[in-house]
Amino acid sequence: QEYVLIKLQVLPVEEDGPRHAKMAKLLEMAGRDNKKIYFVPATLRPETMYGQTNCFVLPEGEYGAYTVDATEEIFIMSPRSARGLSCQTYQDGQYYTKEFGKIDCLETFKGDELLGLPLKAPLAKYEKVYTLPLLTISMFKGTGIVTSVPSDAPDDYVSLKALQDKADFRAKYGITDEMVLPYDVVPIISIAGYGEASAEFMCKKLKIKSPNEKAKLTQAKDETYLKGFTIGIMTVGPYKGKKVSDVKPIIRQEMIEAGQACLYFEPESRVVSRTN
Ligand code: ZZB
Repeated sequence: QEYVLIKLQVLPVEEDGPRHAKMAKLLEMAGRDNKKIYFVPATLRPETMYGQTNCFVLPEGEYGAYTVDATEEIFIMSPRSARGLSCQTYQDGQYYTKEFGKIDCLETFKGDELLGLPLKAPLAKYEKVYTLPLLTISMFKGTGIVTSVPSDAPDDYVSLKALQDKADFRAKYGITDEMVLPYDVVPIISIAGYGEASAEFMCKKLKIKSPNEKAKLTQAKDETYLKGFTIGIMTVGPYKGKKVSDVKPIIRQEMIEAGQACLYFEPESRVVSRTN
């Protein structure tokens, strides 16, 4: 599986409390070296980055901050994906890390400590988006971080909606109103019969109320994914009016060349026996 890692830059922390103390320290250290820190969600849909409203992390997940020598940056991701990346080349046969397979972990974080952080997301309409909790993240897929596009990803739509509708859910994870309420769904792709925000359309059509309605969400995801790719038309950005299938590789390449994204390969997620 070839994923695109999107680089969402960590902005100065906005709280004094203990949960962001480690990140504040890391930002200070990185600043001295002129380095930026990025959350790096893995996606197969780089053309949807115009619709980002937030970034999701698993509150119970284990994450780390890793040196990426090839770009002189710091990536926040799961330890598993950091190991994977360290065995991959960035450009010209150069590995992401100084040496093949050698990872440099600068700090470790529990997901909770990564919630409520302000980020700058490339191509997004919103100047600043926040990290929010998502309980259905798998730490065995991608980087364990997910960028949220509620217009086109049904999981993201119901999860953001749950946070917007439920003050107690926000309170439990230290999420303030400002981190979720101003973030409306951004329509980015028009699909005949599904409107300009297909995930919102499908969630309403299937009456999906909670992120735990797995079967319905899978159905909604499969349908919007397929339709978006086959008959979707961009409604924003420089490729407005063009077919998703035509511009997806172009947007992907442009983001990579602009340093807003990079590639990450992952073997099929099933555990392969070491003896076969
Ligand atoms: C942005 C986006 C926009 C996504 C969209 C989907 C959609 P797949 O096909 O199963 O590999 N994702 C990535 N990592 C994780 C994780 N660890 N746990 C849970 N979800 C994860 O799924 C790849 C997609 O699943 C990724 O692409 C990411 O969400 C999410 F409009 O990124 B996507 C209809 C889907 N639309």
